[in-house]
Amino acid sequence: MRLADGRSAGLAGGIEHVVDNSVDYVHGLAVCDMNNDGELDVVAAEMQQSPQKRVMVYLNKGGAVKWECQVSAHTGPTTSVSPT
Ligand SMILES: [Ca+2]
Repeated sequence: MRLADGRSAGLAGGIEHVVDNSVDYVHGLAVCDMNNDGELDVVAAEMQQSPQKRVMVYLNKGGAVKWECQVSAHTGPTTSVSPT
């Protein structure tokens, strides 16, 4: 899973931030500040086709360079992930 920095149009030419190379079949994705520290975090869920079927919160540990993954479930999403 990779994110662009938003400093240019589209992914081409932007700075790419690798969040996690082990993610498969992402079904839902949201970007929001989950722990209220001012850094945008990522919530993602892998589809049932993924062998791991994880629902994950990636806490941005600073500048979108270092991420801490917290797996909240191994069941895959039952609905899409969206911020409230
Ligand atoms: Ca945060």
